[in-house]
Amino acid sequence: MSEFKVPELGENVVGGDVMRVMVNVGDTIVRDQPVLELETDKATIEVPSNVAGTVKEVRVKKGDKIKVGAVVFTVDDAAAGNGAGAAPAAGAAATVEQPAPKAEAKPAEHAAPPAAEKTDAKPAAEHKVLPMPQRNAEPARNPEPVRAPDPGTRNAEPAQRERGPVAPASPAVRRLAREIGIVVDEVPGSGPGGRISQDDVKEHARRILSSVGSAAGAGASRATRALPDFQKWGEVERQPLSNIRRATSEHLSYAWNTIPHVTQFDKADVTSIEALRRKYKDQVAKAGGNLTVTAMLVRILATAVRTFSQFNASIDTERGELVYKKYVNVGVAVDTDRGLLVPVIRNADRKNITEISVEIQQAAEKAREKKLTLEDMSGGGITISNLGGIGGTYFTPIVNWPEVAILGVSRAVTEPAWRNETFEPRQMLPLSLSYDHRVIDGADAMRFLRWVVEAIEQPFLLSLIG
Ligand code: CAO
Repeated sequence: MSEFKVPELGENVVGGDVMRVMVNVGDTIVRDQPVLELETDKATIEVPSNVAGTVKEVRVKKGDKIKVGAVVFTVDDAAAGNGAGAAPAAGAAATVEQPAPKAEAKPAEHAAPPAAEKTDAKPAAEHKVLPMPQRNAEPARNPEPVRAPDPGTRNAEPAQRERGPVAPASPAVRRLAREIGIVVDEVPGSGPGGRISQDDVKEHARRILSSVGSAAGAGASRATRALPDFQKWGEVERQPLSNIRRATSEHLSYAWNTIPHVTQFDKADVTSIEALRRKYKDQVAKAGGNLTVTAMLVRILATAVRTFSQFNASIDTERGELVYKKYVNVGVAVDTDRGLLVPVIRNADRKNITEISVEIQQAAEKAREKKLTLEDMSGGGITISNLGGIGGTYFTPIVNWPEVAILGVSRAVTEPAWRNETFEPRQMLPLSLSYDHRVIDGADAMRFLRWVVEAIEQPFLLSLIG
Protein backbone atom coordinates (compact mmCIF):
# COMPACT_ATOMS: atom_id res chain seq x y z
CA MET A 1 0.00 0.00 0.00
CA SER A 2 1.36 3.46 -0.87
CA GLU A 3 0.29 6.89 0.22
CA PHE A 4 0.06 9.86 -2.07
CA LYS A 5 1.00 13.04 -0.23
CA VAL A 6 0.95 16.64 -1.36
CA PRO A 7 4.44 17.17 -2.76
CA GLU A 8 6.58 20.30 -2.59
CA LEU A 9 5.00 22.63 -5.10
CA GLY A 10 7.61 25.35 -5.39
CA GLU A 11 7.17 29.13 -5.53
CA ASN A 12 6.57 29.47 -1.78
CA VAL A 13 3.51 27.27 -1.84
CA VAL A 14 2.95 25.70 1.59
CA GLY A 15 -0.46 24.24 0.82
CA GLY A 16 -3.82 25.26 -0.50
CA ASP A 17 -7.54 24.67 -0.79
CA VAL A 18 -8.68 21.49 -2.48
CA MET A 19 -10.60 22.50 -5.57
CA ARG A 20 -10.97 19.02 -7.04
CA VAL A 21 -10.07 15.50 -6.12
CA MET A 22 -9.64 13.85 -9.46
CA VAL A 23 -9.72 10.21 -8.28
CA ASN A 24 -12.31 7.94 -6.70
CA VAL A 25 -11.96 4.84 -4.61
CA GLY A 26 -11.50 1.90 -6.99
CA ASP A 27 -9.89 3.97 -9.78
CA THR A 28 -6.71 2.62 -11.28
CA ILE A 29 -4.20 5.39 -11.60
CA VAL A 30 -0.79 5.71 -13.17
CA ARG A 31 2.20 7.82 -12.22
CA ASP A 32 2.14 11.40 -13.51
CA GLN A 33 -1.62 11.34 -13.80
CA PRO A 34 -3.17 14.58 -12.46
CA VAL A 35 -5.00 13.66 -9.27
CA LEU A 36 -5.62 16.84 -7.35
CA GLU A 37 -6.35 20.48 -8.05
CA LEU A 38 -5.18 22.89 -5.37
CA GLU A 39 -5.90 26.59 -5.17
CA THR A 40 -3.10 28.47 -3.49
CA ASP A 41 -2.77 32.17 -2.85
CA LYS A 42 -0.86 32.56 -6.12
CA ALA A 43 -2.03 29.93 -8.55
CA THR A 44 -4.24 26.98 -9.15
CA ILE A 45 -1.99 23.96 -9.26
CA GLU A 46 -2.73 20.59 -10.76
CA VAL A 47 -0.81 17.93 -8.90
CA PRO A 48 0.23 14.68 -10.60
CA SER A 49 0.56 11.37 -8.80
CA ASN A 50 3.88 9.86 -7.91
CA VAL A 51 2.26 6.50 -7.15
CA ALA A 52 0.37 3.98 -9.27
CA GLY A 53 -2.21 1.34 -8.45
CA THR A 54 -5.79 1.08 -7.30
CA VAL A 55 -7.13 3.85 -5.09
CA LYS A 56 -8.14 2.41 -1.71
CA GLU A 57 -8.98 5.38 0.45
CA VAL A 58 -9.38 9.10 -0.33
CA ARG A 59 -8.67 11.26 2.70
CA VAL A 60 -9.44 14.75 1.43
CA LYS A 61 -12.41 16.42 -0.17
CA LYS A 62 -13.22 19.60 -1.99
CA GLY A 63 -12.92 22.62 0.26
CA ASP A 64 -10.34 21.08 2.63
CA LYS A 65 -7.29 23.18 3.42
CA ILE A 66 -4.25 20.95 3.16
CA LYS A 67 -0.54 21.46 3.54
CA VAL A 68 2.46 20.07 1.74
CA GLY A 69 2.99 16.57 3.18
CA ALA A 70 -0.68 15.78 3.84
CA VAL A 71 -1.87 12.33 2.76
CA VAL A 72 -4.38 12.68 -0.05
CA PHE A 73 -5.15 9.04 -0.77
CA THR A 74 -3.76 5.55 -0.49
CA VAL A 75 -3.31 3.05 -3.29
CA ASP A 76 -2.88 -0.65 -3.50
CA ASP A 77 0.19 -0.82 -5.69
CA ALA A 78 0.64 -4.60 -5.54
CA ALA A 79 -0.72 -5.12 -9.01
CA ALA A 80 0.84 -2.02 -10.51
CA GLY A 81 4.26 -3.62 -10.78
CA ASN A 82 5.64 -0.47 -12.32
CA GLY A 83 8.05 0.64 -9.68
CA ALA A 84 5.64 2.98 -7.97
CA GLY A 85 7.51 2.21 -4.77
CA ALA A 86 6.50 2.03 -1.16
CA ALA A 87 4.95 4.90 0.68
CA PRO A 88 7.38 7.40 2.11
CA ALA A 89 7.55 7.87 5.87
CA ALA A 90 4.95 10.08 7.50
CA GLY A 91 5.59 13.77 7.10
CA ALA A 92 8.13 13.08 4.41
CA ALA A 93 6.22 14.23 1.37
CA ALA A 94 8.96 16.72 0.84
CA THR A 95 11.37 13.80 0.64
CA VAL A 96 9.42 11.98 -2.03
CA GLU A 97 11.22 11.88 -5.28
CA GLN A 98 8.43 13.35 -7.28
CA PRO A 99 7.94 12.07 -10.80
CA ALA A 100 8.75 15.47 -12.26
CA PRO A 101 5.67 16.91 -10.59
CA LYS A 102 3.71 19.15 -12.86
CA ALA A 103 2.11 22.28 -11.67
CA GLU A 104 -0.01 24.58 -13.55
CA ALA A 105 0.35 28.23 -12.87
CA LYS A 106 -2.59 30.45 -13.26
CA PRO A 107 -3.91 33.25 -11.13
CA ALA A 108 -5.43 32.35 -7.83
CA GLU A 109 -9.11 32.12 -8.39
CA HIS A 110 -12.20 32.06 -6.32
CA ALA A 111 -14.61 30.61 -8.80
CA ALA A 112 -16.52 27.56 -7.72
CA PRO A 113 -15.02 24.34 -9.02
CA PRO A 114 -17.16 21.76 -10.80
CA ALA A 115 -20.05 20.57 -8.69
CA ALA A 116 -18.86 17.02 -8.01
CA GLU A 117 -16.47 16.67 -5.12
CA LYS A 118 -14.68 13.82 -6.79
CA THR A 119 -14.46 13.52 -10.49
CA ASP A 120 -12.89 11.36 -13.09
CA ALA A 121 -9.15 11.54 -13.30
CA LYS A 122 -8.95 14.12 -16.02
CA PRO A 123 -7.01 17.39 -16.06
CA ALA A 124 -9.14 20.51 -16.29
CA ALA A 125 -9.25 21.47 -19.91
CA GLU A 126 -8.32 25.08 -19.46
CA HIS A 127 -5.20 24.37 -17.51
CA LYS A 128 -1.72 24.72 -18.91
CA VAL A 129 0.77 22.50 -17.15
CA LEU A 130 4.20 23.86 -16.36
CA PRO A 131 7.07 21.49 -15.64
CA MET A 132 8.54 21.65 -12.17
CA PRO A 133 11.96 20.32 -11.23
CA GLN A 134 12.48 17.47 -8.81
CA ARG A 135 13.12 18.33 -5.22
CA ASN A 136 15.73 16.93 -2.93
CA ALA A 137 15.10 15.20 0.35
CA GLU A 138 14.10 17.61 3.03
CA PRO A 139 12.26 17.19 6.33
CA ALA A 140 8.77 18.56 6.85
CA ARG A 141 8.77 22.32 6.60
CA ASN A 142 7.74 24.95 9.02
CA PRO A 143 3.99 25.25 8.56
CA GLU A 144 3.94 29.01 9.15
CA PRO A 145 7.09 30.45 7.62
CA VAL A 146 7.62 34.19 7.64
CA ARG A 147 7.09 35.73 4.25
CA ALA A 148 8.38 38.88 2.72
CA PRO A 149 5.64 41.34 1.81
CA ASP A 150 3.72 39.58 -0.92
CA PRO A 151 3.53 41.13 -4.35
CA GLY A 152 0.12 39.53 -4.55
CA THR A 153 -1.73 38.84 -7.74
CA ARG A 154 -0.09 41.60 -9.58
CA ASN A 155 3.63 40.96 -9.80
CA ALA A 156 6.23 38.30 -9.13
CA GLU A 157 9.77 39.14 -7.97
CA PRO A 158 12.00 39.28 -11.03
CA ALA A 159 14.87 37.53 -9.23
CA GLN A 160 12.66 34.57 -8.45
CA ARG A 161 11.27 34.39 -11.93
CA GLU A 162 14.72 34.45 -13.45
CA ARG A 163 16.03 31.64 -11.35
CA GLY A 164 13.05 29.32 -11.83
CA PRO A 165 10.41 27.98 -9.52
CA VAL A 166 12.77 26.31 -7.07
CA ALA A 167 15.43 28.40 -5.37
CA PRO A 168 18.99 27.10 -5.63
CA ALA A 169 20.00 26.42 -2.03
CA SER A 170 21.83 23.61 -0.26
CA PRO A 171 19.99 21.40 2.26
CA ALA A 172 21.88 23.16 5.07
CA VAL A 173 20.66 26.57 3.87
CA ARG A 174 17.13 25.24 3.52
CA ARG A 175 17.31 23.82 7.03
CA LEU A 176 18.47 27.16 8.44
CA ALA A 177 15.67 28.99 6.63
CA ARG A 178 13.13 26.50 7.91
CA GLU A 179 14.42 26.72 11.48
CA ILE A 180 14.15 30.47 11.61
CA GLY A 181 10.84 30.44 9.72
CA ILE A 182 11.91 31.94 6.41
CA VAL A 183 10.52 30.94 2.99
CA VAL A 184 13.74 30.06 1.25
CA ASP A 185 12.30 30.68 -2.23
CA GLU A 186 11.85 34.33 -1.32
CA VAL A 187 15.45 34.90 -0.30
CA PRO A 188 17.45 36.89 -2.88
CA GLY A 189 20.55 34.79 -3.59
CA SER A 190 23.88 36.59 -3.90
CA GLY A 191 25.76 33.62 -5.38
CA PRO A 192 26.18 32.61 -9.01
CA GLY A 193 22.82 32.04 -10.70
CA GLY A 194 21.08 33.45 -7.62
CA ARG A 195 22.39 30.69 -5.32
CA ILE A 196 21.33 31.31 -1.74
CA SER A 197 23.85 31.23 1.11
CA GLN A 198 23.30 31.09 4.87
CA ASP A 199 24.26 34.76 5.05
CA ASP A 200 21.59 35.58 2.46
CA VAL A 201 18.99 33.87 4.64
CA LYS A 202 20.09 35.76 7.74
CA GLU A 203 20.16 39.08 5.88
CA HIS A 204 16.67 38.40 4.50
CA ALA A 205 15.41 37.61 8.00
CA ARG A 206 16.91 40.85 9.33
CA ARG A 207 15.20 42.82 6.56
CA ILE A 208 11.82 41.22 7.24
CA LEU A 209 12.15 41.87 10.95
CA SER A 210 12.90 45.53 10.41
CA SER A 211 10.06 45.96 7.91
CA VAL A 212 7.63 44.08 10.15
CA GLY A 213 8.76 46.30 13.03
CA SER A 214 8.09 49.51 11.16
CA ALA A 215 4.82 48.25 9.69
CA ALA A 216 3.70 47.21 13.17
CA GLY A 217 4.61 50.67 14.43
CA ALA A 218 2.65 52.31 11.65
CA GLY A 219 -0.38 50.11 11.97
CA ALA A 220 -0.29 49.29 15.66
CA SER A 221 -3.62 50.84 16.46
CA ARG A 222 -5.27 48.89 13.62
CA ALA A 223 -3.66 45.60 14.53
CA THR A 224 -4.70 45.66 18.16
CA ARG A 225 -8.33 46.61 17.70
CA ALA A 226 -10.82 43.82 18.15
CA LEU A 227 -13.95 43.73 16.02
CA PRO A 228 -17.24 44.35 17.79
CA ASP A 229 -19.76 41.56 18.08
CA PHE A 230 -21.78 42.42 14.96
CA GLN A 231 -24.48 39.93 15.90
CA LYS A 232 -25.60 42.29 18.62
CA TRP A 233 -27.21 44.37 15.89
CA GLY A 234 -28.60 41.65 13.68
CA GLU A 235 -27.87 38.55 11.67
CA VAL A 236 -24.47 38.23 10.03
CA GLU A 237 -22.75 35.67 7.87
CA ARG A 238 -19.03 34.93 7.89
CA GLN A 239 -17.19 33.72 4.82
CA PRO A 240 -13.50 32.86 4.53
CA LEU A 241 -11.39 35.23 2.45
CA SER A 242 -10.79 33.72 -0.98
CA ASN A 243 -7.16 33.30 -1.95
CA ILE A 244 -7.40 36.02 -4.55
CA ARG A 245 -9.03 38.40 -2.06
CA ARG A 246 -6.33 37.63 0.51
CA ALA A 247 -3.53 38.18 -2.00
CA THR A 248 -5.13 41.45 -3.17
CA SER A 249 -5.59 42.55 0.42
CA GLU A 250 -1.94 41.86 1.30
CA HIS A 251 -0.68 43.49 -1.86
CA LEU A 252 -2.76 46.63 -1.50
CA SER A 253 -2.04 46.94 2.23
CA TYR A 254 1.65 46.70 1.47
CA ALA A 255 1.40 49.33 -1.27
CA TRP A 256 -0.72 51.61 0.89
CA ASN A 257 1.57 51.31 3.92
CA THR A 258 4.77 51.71 1.93
CA ILE A 259 4.01 54.32 -0.70
CA PRO A 260 3.33 57.96 0.17
CA HIS A 261 0.44 58.47 -2.20
CA VAL A 262 -0.70 61.66 -3.86
CA THR A 263 -3.56 61.76 -6.36
CA GLN A 264 -3.98 64.54 -8.91
CA PHE A 265 -7.04 65.10 -11.04
CA ASP A 266 -7.63 66.56 -14.46
CA LYS A 267 -10.12 66.39 -17.30
CA ALA A 268 -9.53 65.68 -20.95
CA ASP A 269 -11.80 66.79 -23.76
CA VAL A 270 -12.49 63.53 -25.59
CA THR A 271 -15.04 64.92 -28.06
CA SER A 272 -12.73 64.58 -31.08
CA ILE A 273 -11.11 61.32 -30.07
CA GLU A 274 -14.54 59.88 -29.34
CA ALA A 275 -15.60 60.76 -32.91
CA LEU A 276 -12.49 58.98 -34.19
CA ARG A 277 -13.27 56.02 -31.95
CA ARG A 278 -16.74 55.66 -33.40
CA LYS A 279 -15.41 56.05 -36.93
CA TYR A 280 -12.81 53.27 -36.59
CA LYS A 281 -14.61 51.00 -34.12
CA ASP A 282 -15.84 48.57 -36.80
CA GLN A 283 -12.41 48.36 -38.38
CA VAL A 284 -10.85 47.40 -35.04
CA ALA A 285 -13.72 44.99 -34.35
CA LYS A 286 -12.82 43.16 -37.58
CA ALA A 287 -9.32 42.67 -36.16
CA GLY A 288 -10.84 41.18 -33.00
CA GLY A 289 -10.59 44.20 -30.69
CA ASN A 290 -12.92 46.66 -29.02
CA LEU A 291 -11.75 50.21 -29.69
CA THR A 292 -12.27 51.95 -26.37
CA VAL A 293 -10.72 54.78 -24.45
CA THR A 294 -8.78 52.17 -22.46
CA ALA A 295 -6.89 50.98 -25.51
CA MET A 296 -6.16 54.53 -26.62
CA LEU A 297 -4.96 55.46 -23.14
CA VAL A 298 -2.66 52.44 -22.92
CA ARG A 299 -0.93 53.69 -26.07
CA ILE A 300 -0.83 57.26 -24.81
CA LEU A 301 0.60 56.21 -21.43
CA ALA A 302 3.21 54.07 -23.16
CA THR A 303 4.45 57.10 -25.07
CA ALA A 304 4.17 59.34 -22.02
CA VAL A 305 6.46 57.20 -19.87
CA ARG A 306 9.11 57.31 -22.55
CA THR A 307 9.13 61.08 -22.13
CA PHE A 308 8.77 60.97 -18.33
CA SER A 309 11.02 58.05 -17.43
CA GLN A 310 10.48 58.36 -13.66
CA PHE A 311 6.91 57.12 -14.25
CA ASN A 312 8.32 53.81 -15.50
CA ALA A 313 10.63 53.30 -12.55
CA SER A 314 10.76 51.50 -9.22
CA ILE A 315 12.42 52.56 -6.01
CA ASP A 316 14.98 50.20 -4.45
CA THR A 317 15.16 51.45 -0.88
CA GLU A 318 17.56 48.66 0.12
CA ARG A 319 20.20 49.83 -2.30
CA GLY A 320 19.22 53.47 -2.39
CA GLU A 321 18.62 53.37 -6.13
CA LEU A 322 15.95 54.11 -8.68
CA VAL A 323 15.43 51.39 -11.27
CA TYR A 324 14.50 52.87 -14.66
CA LYS A 325 12.94 50.34 -17.02
CA LYS A 326 13.94 50.52 -20.66
CA TYR A 327 10.90 48.54 -21.71
CA VAL A 328 7.32 49.80 -21.59
CA ASN A 329 4.73 47.42 -20.17
CA VAL A 330 1.32 48.74 -19.18
CA GLY A 331 -0.95 46.91 -16.73
CA VAL A 332 -4.71 47.06 -17.27
CA ALA A 333 -6.96 46.51 -14.25
CA VAL A 334 -9.68 44.02 -15.11
CA ASP A 335 -12.78 43.53 -13.03
CA THR A 336 -13.74 39.86 -12.68
CA ASP A 337 -16.29 38.09 -10.55
CA ARG A 338 -13.40 36.76 -8.48
CA GLY A 339 -11.84 40.15 -7.91
CA LEU A 340 -9.34 42.47 -9.51
CA LEU A 341 -6.67 41.13 -11.87
CA VAL A 342 -4.05 43.13 -13.73
CA PRO A 343 -2.80 41.61 -16.97
CA VAL A 344 0.09 43.41 -18.61
CA ILE A 345 0.30 44.67 -22.20
CA ARG A 346 3.96 44.23 -23.07
CA ASN A 347 5.96 46.66 -25.19
CA ALA A 348 2.89 48.81 -25.52
CA ASP A 349 4.99 51.62 -26.96
CA ARG A 350 5.71 49.47 -30.00
CA LYS A 351 2.12 48.46 -30.70
CA ASN A 352 -0.58 50.32 -32.52
CA ILE A 353 -3.99 50.97 -30.97
CA THR A 354 -5.63 48.17 -32.93
CA GLU A 355 -3.09 45.65 -31.60
CA ILE A 356 -3.55 46.98 -28.08
CA SER A 357 -7.35 46.78 -28.41
CA VAL A 358 -7.11 43.14 -29.44
CA GLU A 359 -4.72 42.34 -26.59
CA ILE A 360 -6.91 44.02 -23.98
CA GLN A 361 -9.90 42.11 -25.27
CA GLN A 362 -8.00 38.83 -25.09
CA ALA A 363 -6.51 39.59 -21.66
CA ALA A 364 -9.92 40.54 -20.23
CA GLU A 365 -11.42 37.33 -21.60
CA LYS A 366 -8.57 35.27 -20.16
CA ALA A 367 -8.99 37.03 -16.81
CA ARG A 368 -12.70 36.32 -16.70
CA GLU A 369 -12.26 32.73 -17.86
CA LYS A 370 -9.55 32.11 -15.22
CA LYS A 371 -6.88 31.52 -17.81
CA LEU A 372 -4.41 34.26 -16.96
CA THR A 373 -1.00 33.03 -15.85
CA LEU A 374 1.21 34.72 -13.27
CA GLU A 375 3.50 35.66 -16.13
CA ASP A 376 0.61 37.44 -17.88
CA MET A 377 0.32 39.63 -14.78
CA SER A 378 4.00 40.30 -14.16
CA GLY A 379 6.39 43.02 -15.18
CA GLY A 380 4.11 46.03 -15.52
CA GLY A 381 5.67 49.51 -15.43
CA ILE A 382 2.54 51.61 -14.97
CA THR A 383 -1.13 50.67 -14.63
CA ILE A 384 -4.39 52.00 -15.97
CA SER A 385 -7.63 51.43 -14.11
CA ASN A 386 -10.72 52.42 -16.09
CA LEU A 387 -13.93 52.42 -14.12
CA GLY A 388 -15.66 54.66 -16.64
CA GLY A 389 -17.48 51.78 -18.30
CA ILE A 390 -19.35 51.47 -14.99
CA GLY A 391 -19.65 55.14 -14.02
CA GLY A 392 -18.33 57.58 -11.45
CA THR A 393 -16.50 60.88 -11.57
CA TYR A 394 -13.11 60.64 -9.86
CA PHE A 395 -11.43 58.10 -7.57
CA THR A 396 -8.06 57.64 -5.90
CA PRO A 397 -6.45 54.46 -7.22
CA ILE A 398 -3.70 52.76 -5.20
CA VAL A 399 -0.32 52.53 -6.90
CA ASN A 400 0.41 48.99 -8.02
CA TRP A 401 3.72 48.44 -6.19
CA PRO A 402 6.53 48.13 -7.26
CA GLU A 403 5.31 50.58 -9.87
CA VAL A 404 5.17 54.27 -9.01
CA ALA A 405 2.08 55.54 -10.81
CA ILE A 406 -1.42 54.50 -11.80
CA LEU A 407 -3.94 56.32 -13.97
CA GLY A 408 -7.55 56.08 -12.87
CA VAL A 409 -10.19 56.82 -15.52
CA SER A 410 -13.80 57.65 -14.81
CA ARG A 411 -16.82 58.10 -17.02
CA ALA A 412 -16.71 60.62 -19.85
CA VAL A 413 -19.75 62.91 -19.75
CA THR A 414 -20.97 65.72 -21.92
CA GLU A 415 -20.84 69.03 -20.09
CA PRO A 416 -20.68 72.73 -20.92
CA ALA A 417 -17.12 73.87 -21.56
CA TRP A 418 -16.10 77.49 -22.00
CA ARG A 419 -14.56 77.73 -25.48
CA ASN A 420 -14.33 80.61 -27.92
CA GLU A 421 -16.22 82.98 -25.63
CA THR A 422 -19.18 80.63 -25.31
CA PHE A 423 -20.26 77.44 -23.61
CA GLU A 424 -20.10 74.42 -25.86
CA PRO A 425 -21.18 70.85 -25.14
CA ARG A 426 -17.99 68.82 -24.86
CA GLN A 427 -17.41 65.28 -23.74
CA MET A 428 -15.01 65.39 -20.80
CA LEU A 429 -13.07 62.45 -19.37
CA PRO A 430 -12.10 62.64 -15.67
CA LEU A 431 -8.57 61.37 -14.95
CA SER A 432 -7.03 60.57 -11.55
CA LEU A 433 -3.29 60.07 -11.38
CA SER A 434 -1.94 58.51 -8.17
CA TYR A 435 1.82 58.41 -7.73
CA ASP A 436 4.60 57.56 -5.31
CA HIS A 437 5.75 60.90 -3.95
CA ARG A 438 9.15 59.46 -3.03
CA VAL A 439 9.91 59.11 -6.73
CA ILE A 440 7.72 61.69 -8.42
CA ASP A 441 7.41 65.35 -7.54
CA GLY A 442 4.03 67.03 -7.72
CA ALA A 443 5.08 69.39 -10.51
CA ASP A 444 6.31 66.47 -12.64
CA ALA A 445 3.08 64.62 -11.98
CA MET A 446 1.07 67.60 -13.16
CA ARG A 447 3.27 67.94 -16.25
CA PHE A 448 2.77 64.24 -16.95
CA LEU A 449 -0.98 64.43 -16.55
CA ARG A 450 -1.16 67.55 -18.73
CA TRP A 451 0.88 65.72 -21.37
CA VAL A 452 -1.62 62.85 -21.27
CA VAL A 453 -4.54 65.27 -21.54
CA GLU A 454 -2.96 67.01 -24.53
CA ALA A 455 -2.24 63.69 -26.24
CA ILE A 456 -5.91 62.79 -25.83
CA GLU A 457 -7.10 66.16 -27.11
CA GLN A 458 -4.62 66.27 -29.99
CA PRO A 459 -4.07 62.67 -31.03
CA PHE A 460 -1.76 63.85 -33.82
CA LEU A 461 0.84 64.41 -31.07
CA LEU A 462 1.17 60.64 -30.74
CA SER A 463 2.07 60.27 -34.39
CA LEU A 464 4.38 63.24 -34.11
CA ILE A 465 6.52 61.83 -31.32
CA GLY A 466 5.16 58.32 -30.72
N1 CAO B 1 -16.09 56.78 -20.18
C1 CAO B 1 -17.13 56.56 -21.00
N2 CAO B 1 -17.31 55.38 -21.63
C2 CAO B 1 -16.42 54.42 -21.41
C3 CAO B 1 -15.33 54.60 -20.58
C4 CAO B 1 -15.18 55.84 -19.95
N3 CAO B 1 -14.14 56.07 -19.13
N4 CAO B 1 -14.61 53.46 -20.54
C5 CAO B 1 -15.22 52.59 -21.33
N5 CAO B 1 -16.30 53.17 -21.86
C6 CAO B 1 -17.23 52.60 -22.80
C7 CAO B 1 -16.48 51.93 -23.92
O1 CAO B 1 -16.06 52.86 -24.90
C8 CAO B 1 -17.49 50.95 -24.41
O2 CAO B 1 -18.42 51.64 -25.19
P1 CAO B 1 -18.93 51.05 -26.59
O3 CAO B 1 -19.81 49.90 -26.22
O4 CAO B 1 -19.62 52.18 -27.24
O5 CAO B 1 -17.70 50.63 -27.34
C9 CAO B 1 -18.17 50.53 -23.13
O6 CAO B 1 -17.93 51.56 -22.18
C10 CAO B 1 -17.66 49.23 -22.54
O7 CAO B 1 -16.24 49.28 -22.45
P2 CAO B 1 -15.46 48.11 -21.71
O8 CAO B 1 -15.37 48.41 -20.27
O9 CAO B 1 -16.02 46.81 -22.09
O10 CAO B 1 -14.03 48.16 -22.41
P3 CAO B 1 -12.73 48.90 -21.99
O11 CAO B 1 -11.71 48.54 -23.01
O12 CAO B 1 -12.91 50.34 -21.75
O13 CAO B 1 -12.31 48.26 -20.60
C11 CAO B 1 -11.62 46.64 -19.06
C12 CAO B 1 -11.86 46.96 -20.52
C13 CAO B 1 -11.12 45.22 -18.98
C14 CAO B 1 -10.58 47.60 -18.49
C15 CAO B 1 -12.93 46.81 -18.26
O14 CAO B 1 -13.89 45.91 -18.74
C16 CAO B 1 -12.80 46.64 -16.79
O15 CAO B 1 -12.69 45.55 -16.26
N6 CAO B 1 -12.83 47.78 -16.04
C17 CAO B 1 -12.81 47.77 -14.59
C18 CAO B 1 -11.41 48.03 -14.06
C19 CAO B 1 -11.41 48.03 -12.55
O16 CAO B 1 -12.04 47.24 -11.88
N7 CAO B 1 -10.69 48.99 -11.98
C20 CAO B 1 -10.68 49.17 -10.59
C21 CAO B 1 -9.41 48.71 -10.04
S1 CAO B 1 -9.17 49.28 -8.41
O17 CAO B 1 -8.17 50.51 -8.61
